[in-house]
Amino acid sequence: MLAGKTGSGKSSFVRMLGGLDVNGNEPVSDGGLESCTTKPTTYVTRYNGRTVLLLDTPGFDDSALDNLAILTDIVSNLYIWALQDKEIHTHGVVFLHDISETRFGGSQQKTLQLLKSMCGPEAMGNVIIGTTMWSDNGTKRQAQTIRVPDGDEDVAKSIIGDLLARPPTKLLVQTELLIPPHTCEATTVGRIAIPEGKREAERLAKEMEEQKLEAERLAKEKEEQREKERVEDRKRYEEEQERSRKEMEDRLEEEQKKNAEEREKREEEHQREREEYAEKQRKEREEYQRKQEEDRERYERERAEDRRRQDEAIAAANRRAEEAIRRAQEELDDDGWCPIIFRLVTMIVGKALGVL
Ligand SMILES: Nc1nc2c(ncn2[C@@H]2O[C@H](COP(=O)(O)OP(=O)(O)O)[C@@H](O)[C@H]2O)c(=O)[nH]1
Ligand SMILES: [Mg+2]
Repeated sequence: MLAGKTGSGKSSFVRMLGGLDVNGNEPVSDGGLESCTTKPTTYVTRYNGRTVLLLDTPGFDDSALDNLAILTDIVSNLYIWALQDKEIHTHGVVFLHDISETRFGGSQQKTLQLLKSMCGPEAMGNVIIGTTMWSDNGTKRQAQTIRVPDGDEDVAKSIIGDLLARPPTKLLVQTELLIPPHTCEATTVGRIAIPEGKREAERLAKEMEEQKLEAERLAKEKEEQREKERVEDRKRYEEEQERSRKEMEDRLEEEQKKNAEEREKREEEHQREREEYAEKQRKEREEYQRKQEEDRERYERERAEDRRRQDEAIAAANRRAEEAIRRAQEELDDDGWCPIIFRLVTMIVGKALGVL
Protein backbone atom coordinates (compact mmCIF):
# COMPACT_ATOMS: atom_id res chain seq x y z
CA MET A 1 0.00 0.00 0.00
CA LEU A 2 1.17 3.50 -0.82
CA ALA A 3 0.40 6.30 1.60
CA GLY A 4 1.35 9.92 1.96
CA LYS A 5 0.08 13.40 1.51
CA THR A 6 -1.48 14.48 -1.79
CA GLY A 7 1.30 15.39 -4.21
CA SER A 8 3.94 13.40 -2.35
CA GLY A 9 4.47 11.26 -5.47
CA LYS A 10 2.53 8.03 -4.78
CA SER A 11 0.97 7.76 -8.24
CA SER A 12 4.33 8.59 -9.84
CA PHE A 13 5.89 5.85 -7.75
CA VAL A 14 3.30 3.37 -9.08
CA ARG A 15 4.04 4.55 -12.61
CA MET A 16 7.76 4.01 -12.10
CA LEU A 17 6.98 0.42 -11.20
CA GLY A 18 4.84 0.04 -14.31
CA GLY A 19 1.61 -0.48 -12.36
CA LEU A 20 -1.60 -0.71 -14.41
CA ASP A 21 -5.20 -0.72 -13.22
CA VAL A 22 -7.83 -3.29 -14.26
CA ASN A 23 -8.35 -1.37 -17.49
CA GLY A 24 -4.65 -1.38 -18.25
CA ASN A 25 -4.15 2.33 -17.47
CA GLU A 26 -1.32 3.75 -15.46
CA PRO A 27 -2.11 6.29 -12.71
CA VAL A 28 -2.29 9.91 -13.73
CA SER A 29 -1.06 13.02 -11.95
CA ASP A 30 -2.30 16.54 -12.57
CA GLY A 31 0.83 18.43 -11.74
CA GLY A 32 0.61 18.14 -8.03
CA LEU A 33 -1.85 20.95 -7.43
CA GLU A 34 -4.61 18.56 -6.61
CA SER A 35 -4.68 14.88 -6.23
CA CYS A 36 -5.95 12.95 -9.19
CA THR A 37 -6.39 9.94 -7.00
CA THR A 38 -9.76 10.39 -5.28
CA LYS A 39 -10.35 6.72 -4.50
CA PRO A 40 -7.94 3.99 -3.47
CA THR A 41 -7.02 2.15 -6.63
CA THR A 42 -5.24 -1.15 -7.07
CA TYR A 43 -2.50 -1.41 -9.70
CA VAL A 44 -0.83 -4.60 -10.86
CA THR A 45 2.82 -4.97 -11.81
CA ARG A 46 5.42 -7.69 -11.92
CA TYR A 47 8.59 -7.90 -9.93
CA ASN A 48 11.08 -10.72 -10.30
CA GLY A 49 8.39 -12.91 -11.81
CA ARG A 50 5.96 -12.22 -9.02
CA THR A 51 2.67 -10.41 -9.36
CA VAL A 52 2.61 -7.37 -7.12
CA LEU A 53 -0.50 -5.40 -6.21
CA LEU A 54 0.02 -1.74 -5.40
CA LEU A 55 -2.79 0.04 -3.57
CA ASP A 56 -2.52 3.72 -4.44
CA THR A 57 -4.42 5.87 -1.93
CA PRO A 58 -5.57 9.47 -1.89
CA GLY A 59 -3.77 11.64 0.65
CA PHE A 60 -5.45 12.45 3.91
CA ASP A 61 -6.10 16.09 4.47
CA ASP A 62 -7.38 18.43 7.18
CA SER A 63 -11.00 17.37 6.87
CA ALA A 64 -11.77 14.52 9.27
CA LEU A 65 -14.96 13.80 7.37
CA ASP A 66 -13.14 13.41 4.06
CA ASN A 67 -10.46 11.40 5.84
CA LEU A 68 -13.12 9.09 7.20
CA ALA A 69 -14.50 8.50 3.73
CA ILE A 70 -10.99 7.82 2.38
CA LEU A 71 -10.20 5.59 5.31
CA THR A 72 -13.39 3.58 4.83
CA ASP A 73 -12.45 3.01 1.19
CA ILE A 74 -8.88 1.97 2.07
CA VAL A 75 -10.07 -0.30 4.86
CA SER A 76 -12.55 -2.08 2.62
CA ASN A 77 -9.74 -2.75 0.09
CA LEU A 78 -7.45 -4.05 2.83
CA TYR A 79 -10.27 -6.20 4.19
CA ILE A 80 -10.71 -7.83 0.81
CA TRP A 81 -6.97 -8.54 0.74
CA ALA A 82 -7.14 -9.97 4.24
CA LEU A 83 -10.02 -12.22 3.25
CA GLN A 84 -8.00 -13.51 0.28
CA ASP A 85 -5.17 -14.41 2.59
CA LYS A 86 -4.07 -17.43 0.55
CA GLU A 87 -3.66 -15.51 -2.69
CA ILE A 88 -2.75 -12.04 -1.51
CA HIS A 89 -0.09 -11.40 1.10
CA THR A 90 0.26 -7.99 2.53
CA HIS A 91 3.95 -7.11 2.52
CA GLY A 92 3.88 -3.60 3.76
CA VAL A 93 3.38 0.10 3.33
CA VAL A 94 5.43 2.73 1.53
CA PHE A 95 4.87 6.11 3.07
CA LEU A 96 6.09 8.88 0.78
CA HIS A 97 7.04 12.29 2.06
CA ASP A 98 7.87 15.36 -0.04
CA ILE A 99 11.33 16.32 1.22
CA SER A 100 11.01 19.87 -0.16
CA GLU A 101 8.40 20.58 2.47
CA THR A 102 10.16 22.14 5.41
CA ARG A 103 7.18 21.58 7.69
CA PHE A 104 5.76 18.23 8.59
CA GLY A 105 2.23 19.63 8.49
CA GLY A 106 -1.00 18.64 10.18
CA SER A 107 -2.24 16.54 7.28
CA GLN A 108 0.99 14.53 7.18
CA GLN A 109 0.86 13.99 10.90
CA LYS A 110 -2.74 12.93 10.53
CA THR A 111 -1.78 10.55 7.74
CA LEU A 112 1.01 9.09 9.84
CA GLN A 113 -1.26 8.77 12.87
CA LEU A 114 -3.92 6.96 10.85
CA LEU A 115 -1.24 4.86 9.17
CA LYS A 116 0.19 3.84 12.55
CA SER A 117 -3.27 2.93 13.80
CA MET A 118 -3.90 0.98 10.62
CA CYS A 119 -0.64 -0.95 10.75
CA GLY A 120 -0.32 -1.64 14.44
CA PRO A 121 3.04 -2.06 16.22
CA GLU A 122 3.79 -5.44 14.66
CA ALA A 123 3.40 -4.41 11.02
CA MET A 124 5.34 -1.17 11.55
CA GLY A 125 8.45 -3.15 10.65
CA ASN A 126 6.98 -3.44 7.16
CA VAL A 127 6.61 0.30 6.70
CA ILE A 128 9.13 2.17 4.60
CA ILE A 129 9.23 5.91 4.53
CA GLY A 130 10.44 7.23 1.19
CA THR A 131 11.34 10.85 0.60
CA THR A 132 10.58 12.38 -2.79
CA MET A 133 10.97 15.65 -4.69
CA TRP A 134 14.72 15.87 -4.19
CA SER A 135 15.20 17.94 -7.32
CA ASP A 136 13.05 20.69 -5.78
CA ASN A 137 15.21 20.99 -2.75
CA GLY A 138 18.88 21.63 -2.46
CA THR A 139 18.86 20.70 1.17
CA LYS A 140 21.92 18.96 2.53
CA ARG A 141 20.17 17.52 5.51
CA GLN A 142 20.54 13.85 6.10
CA ALA A 143 17.54 11.80 5.25
CA GLN A 144 16.65 9.32 7.87
CA THR A 145 14.67 7.40 5.38
CA ILE A 146 15.09 5.94 1.93
CA ARG A 147 15.67 8.58 -0.63
CA VAL A 148 13.68 8.11 -3.83
CA PRO A 149 15.39 10.17 -6.53
CA ASP A 150 13.21 11.59 -9.30
CA GLY A 151 12.11 8.89 -11.66
CA ASP A 152 14.59 6.42 -10.23
CA GLU A 153 12.94 3.10 -10.97
CA ASP A 154 15.74 1.18 -9.35
CA VAL A 155 15.15 2.75 -5.98
CA ALA A 156 11.42 2.20 -6.31
CA LYS A 157 12.04 -1.40 -7.23
CA SER A 158 14.53 -1.85 -4.44
CA ILE A 159 11.94 -0.57 -1.98
CA ILE A 160 9.40 -3.02 -3.31
CA GLY A 161 12.04 -5.75 -3.37
CA ASP A 162 12.93 -4.90 0.20
CA LEU A 163 9.30 -5.19 1.25
CA LEU A 164 8.75 -8.38 -0.69
CA ALA A 165 11.82 -9.87 0.94
CA ARG A 166 10.27 -9.39 4.32
CA PRO A 167 7.83 -12.00 5.58
CA PRO A 168 4.27 -11.13 4.76
CA THR A 169 2.43 -9.46 7.51
CA LYS A 170 -1.06 -8.33 8.29
CA LEU A 171 -1.75 -4.78 9.08
CA LEU A 172 -3.52 -4.38 12.40
CA VAL A 173 -6.60 -3.12 10.64
CA GLN A 174 -6.69 -6.27 8.52
CA THR A 175 -6.42 -8.51 11.55
CA GLU A 176 -9.11 -6.54 13.32
CA LEU A 177 -11.40 -6.67 10.29
CA LEU A 178 -11.26 -10.46 10.26
CA ILE A 179 -12.85 -10.47 13.72
CA PRO A 180 -16.61 -9.84 13.88
CA PRO A 181 -18.31 -7.45 13.49
CA HIS A 182 -15.83 -6.82 10.60
CA THR A 183 -16.56 -3.14 10.62
CA CYS A 184 -14.31 -0.17 10.35
CA GLU A 185 -15.76 1.20 13.62
CA ALA A 186 -14.40 -1.80 15.45
CA THR A 187 -10.80 -1.24 14.28
CA THR A 188 -8.19 0.84 16.08
CA VAL A 189 -7.92 3.27 13.20
CA GLY A 190 -11.73 3.37 12.93
CA ARG A 191 -11.99 4.18 16.62
CA ILE A 192 -9.72 7.17 16.04
CA ALA A 193 -11.03 8.35 12.72
CA ILE A 194 -14.75 7.73 13.19
CA PRO A 195 -15.30 9.88 16.33
CA GLU A 196 -13.17 12.56 14.70
CA GLY A 197 -15.28 12.27 11.57
CA LYS A 198 -18.45 12.32 13.62
CA ARG A 199 -17.24 15.29 15.60
CA GLU A 200 -16.41 17.03 12.38
CA ALA A 201 -19.74 16.03 10.90
CA GLU A 202 -21.44 17.46 13.99
CA ARG A 203 -19.28 20.55 13.80
CA LEU A 204 -20.12 20.90 10.10
CA ALA A 205 -23.82 20.33 10.83
CA LYS A 206 -23.61 22.95 13.58
CA GLU A 207 -21.76 25.27 11.24
CA MET A 208 -24.37 24.66 8.57
CA GLU A 209 -27.13 25.29 11.11
CA GLU A 210 -25.38 28.52 12.17
CA GLN A 211 -24.94 29.47 8.52
CA LYS A 212 -28.61 28.70 7.93
CA LEU A 213 -29.60 30.84 10.92
CA GLU A 214 -27.25 33.56 9.73
CA ALA A 215 -28.71 33.30 6.22
CA GLU A 216 -32.22 33.47 7.69
CA ARG A 217 -31.23 36.45 9.81
CA LEU A 218 -29.70 38.15 6.77
CA ALA A 219 -32.78 37.31 4.68
CA LYS A 220 -34.99 38.71 7.45
CA GLU A 221 -32.82 41.81 7.68
CA LYS A 222 -32.93 42.16 3.90
CA GLU A 223 -36.70 41.68 3.91
CA GLU A 224 -37.05 44.29 6.69
CA GLN A 225 -34.80 46.61 4.73
CA ARG A 226 -36.88 45.97 1.60
CA GLU A 227 -40.10 46.57 3.57
CA LYS A 228 -38.59 49.79 4.94
CA GLU A 229 -37.67 50.83 1.40
CA ARG A 230 -41.16 49.88 0.20
CA VAL A 231 -42.71 52.02 2.98
CA GLU A 232 -40.39 54.91 2.13
CA ASP A 233 -41.14 54.48 -1.57
CA ARG A 234 -44.87 54.49 -0.85
CA LYS A 235 -44.48 57.56 1.37
CA ARG A 236 -42.44 59.31 -1.32
CA TYR A 237 -45.01 58.33 -3.92
CA GLU A 238 -47.88 59.61 -1.77
CA GLU A 239 -46.03 62.86 -1.09
CA GLU A 240 -45.37 63.18 -4.82
CA GLN A 241 -49.04 62.54 -5.55
CA GLU A 242 -50.10 65.06 -2.90
CA ARG A 243 -47.70 67.65 -4.30
CA SER A 244 -48.89 67.17 -7.88
CA ARG A 245 -52.54 67.18 -6.70
CA LYS A 246 -51.91 70.45 -4.87
CA GLU A 247 -50.09 71.86 -7.90
CA MET A 248 -53.03 70.88 -10.07
CA GLU A 249 -55.49 72.44 -7.62
CA ASP A 250 -53.43 75.63 -7.49
CA ARG A 251 -53.23 75.70 -11.29
CA LEU A 252 -56.96 75.08 -11.50
CA GLU A 253 -57.66 77.76 -8.94
CA GLU A 254 -55.38 80.14 -10.82
CA GLU A 255 -57.12 79.33 -14.08
CA GLN A 256 -60.54 79.72 -12.48
CA LYS A 257 -59.45 83.06 -11.07
CA LYS A 258 -58.15 84.12 -14.47
CA ASN A 259 -61.33 82.91 -16.14
CA ALA A 260 -63.47 84.74 -13.57
CA GLU A 261 -61.47 87.90 -14.16
CA GLU A 262 -61.81 87.51 -17.91
CA ARG A 263 -65.53 86.76 -17.50
CA GLU A 264 -65.87 89.84 -15.31
CA LYS A 265 -63.97 91.88 -17.86
CA ARG A 266 -66.13 90.50 -20.66
CA GLU A 267 -69.21 91.17 -18.53
CA GLU A 268 -68.07 94.73 -17.97
CA GLU A 269 -67.39 95.03 -21.69
CA HIS A 270 -70.86 93.69 -22.48
CA GLN A 271 -72.38 95.96 -19.89
CA ARG A 272 -70.58 98.89 -21.43
CA GLU A 273 -71.69 97.78 -24.90
CA ARG A 274 -75.25 97.32 -23.63
CA GLU A 275 -75.16 100.74 -22.02
CA GLU A 276 -73.69 102.27 -25.18
CA TYR A 277 -76.33 100.50 -27.22
CA ALA A 278 -79.08 101.64 -24.84
CA GLU A 279 -77.67 105.17 -24.99
CA LYS A 280 -77.59 104.99 -28.75
CA GLN A 281 -81.13 103.62 -28.77
CA ARG A 282 -82.23 106.32 -26.38
CA LYS A 283 -80.60 108.96 -28.58
CA GLU A 284 -82.13 107.47 -31.69
CA ARG A 285 -85.49 107.28 -29.96
CA GLU A 286 -85.12 110.88 -28.83
CA GLU A 287 -84.03 111.85 -32.33
CA TYR A 288 -86.97 109.99 -33.72
CA GLN A 289 -89.32 111.57 -31.21
CA ARG A 290 -87.77 114.93 -31.92
CA LYS A 291 -88.28 114.39 -35.64
CA GLN A 292 -91.77 113.13 -34.94
CA GLU A 293 -92.38 116.20 -32.85
CA GLU A 294 -90.94 118.39 -35.57
CA ASP A 295 -93.03 116.60 -38.20
CA ARG A 296 -96.08 116.92 -36.02
CA GLU A 297 -95.34 120.59 -35.37
CA ARG A 298 -94.67 121.12 -39.07
CA TYR A 299 -97.85 119.31 -39.88
CA GLU A 300 -99.65 121.34 -37.27
CA ARG A 301 -98.10 124.44 -38.65
CA GLU A 302 -98.99 123.46 -42.22
CA ARG A 303 -102.50 122.56 -41.15
CA ALA A 304 -102.81 125.81 -39.30
CA GLU A 305 -101.42 127.54 -42.37
CA ASP A 306 -103.86 125.62 -44.59
CA ARG A 307 -106.70 126.41 -42.23
CA ARG A 308 -105.60 130.01 -42.18
CA ARG A 309 -105.38 130.03 -45.98
CA GLN A 310 -108.73 128.27 -46.19
CA ASP A 311 -110.18 130.72 -43.74
CA GLU A 312 -108.66 133.53 -45.75
CA ALA A 313 -109.98 131.96 -48.96
CA ILE A 314 -113.43 131.53 -47.40
CA ALA A 315 -113.23 134.99 -46.04
CA ALA A 316 -112.10 136.25 -49.44
CA ALA A 317 -114.86 134.21 -51.12
CA ASN A 318 -117.31 135.52 -48.60
CA ARG A 319 -116.06 138.95 -49.20
CA ARG A 320 -116.26 138.45 -52.91
CA ALA A 321 -119.73 136.87 -52.53
CA GLU A 322 -120.83 139.69 -50.33
CA GLU A 323 -119.38 142.11 -52.85
CA ALA A 324 -121.14 140.26 -55.65
CA ILE A 325 -124.34 140.13 -53.67
CA ARG A 326 -123.98 143.76 -52.86
CA ARG A 327 -123.26 144.65 -56.49
CA ALA A 328 -126.18 142.43 -57.64
CA GLN A 329 -128.32 144.07 -55.09
CA GLU A 330 -127.33 147.46 -56.40
CA GLU A 331 -127.86 146.42 -59.99
CA LEU A 332 -131.14 144.77 -59.06
CA ASP A 333 -132.10 147.93 -57.52
CA ASP A 334 -131.12 149.69 -60.80
CA ASP A 335 -132.64 147.53 -63.57
CA GLY A 336 -134.71 144.58 -62.55
CA TRP A 337 -132.07 141.96 -63.51
CA CYS A 338 -132.42 140.45 -60.20
CA PRO A 339 -132.97 136.72 -61.11
CA ILE A 340 -129.98 136.71 -63.50
CA ILE A 341 -127.68 138.28 -60.92
CA PHE A 342 -128.92 135.97 -58.31
CA ARG A 343 -128.07 133.02 -60.55
CA LEU A 344 -124.59 134.46 -61.17
CA VAL A 345 -123.97 135.01 -57.49
CA THR A 346 -125.12 131.52 -56.75
CA MET A 347 -122.73 130.18 -59.40
CA ILE A 348 -119.74 132.17 -58.04
CA VAL A 349 -120.43 131.15 -54.47
CA GLY A 350 -120.84 127.59 -55.61
CA LYS A 351 -117.43 127.71 -57.41
CA ALA A 352 -115.82 129.32 -54.40
CA LEU A 353 -117.13 126.57 -52.18
CA GLY A 354 -115.95 123.99 -54.73
CA VAL A 355 -112.44 125.42 -54.46
CA LEU A 356 -112.52 124.86 -50.73
N1 LIG B 1 10.29 17.03 -8.86
C1 LIG B 1 9.65 15.91 -8.59
N2 LIG B 1 8.35 15.80 -8.97
C2 LIG B 1 7.70 14.66 -8.69
C3 LIG B 1 8.31 13.59 -8.05
N3 LIG B 1 7.35 12.62 -7.91
C4 LIG B 1 6.21 13.11 -8.44
N4 LIG B 1 6.41 14.32 -8.90
C5 LIG B 1 5.43 15.22 -9.49
O1 LIG B 1 4.63 15.71 -8.41
C6 LIG B 1 3.33 15.78 -8.83
C7 LIG B 1 2.43 14.94 -7.89
O2 LIG B 1 2.75 13.60 -8.01
P1 LIG B 1 1.72 12.42 -7.79
O3 LIG B 1 2.43 11.13 -8.11
O4 LIG B 1 0.45 12.66 -8.54
O5 LIG B 1 1.45 12.57 -6.26
P2 LIG B 1 0.31 11.83 -5.40
O6 LIG B 1 -0.74 12.86 -5.20
O7 LIG B 1 0.96 11.45 -4.14
O8 LIG B 1 -0.18 10.65 -6.20
C8 LIG B 1 3.27 15.28 -10.27
O9 LIG B 1 3.30 16.43 -11.12
C9 LIG B 1 4.52 14.51 -10.43
O10 LIG B 1 5.01 14.55 -11.78
C10 LIG B 1 9.68 13.71 -7.67
O11 LIG B 1 10.32 12.85 -7.10
N5 LIG B 1 10.30 14.92 -7.98
MG1 LIG C 1 -2.11 10.14 -6.70
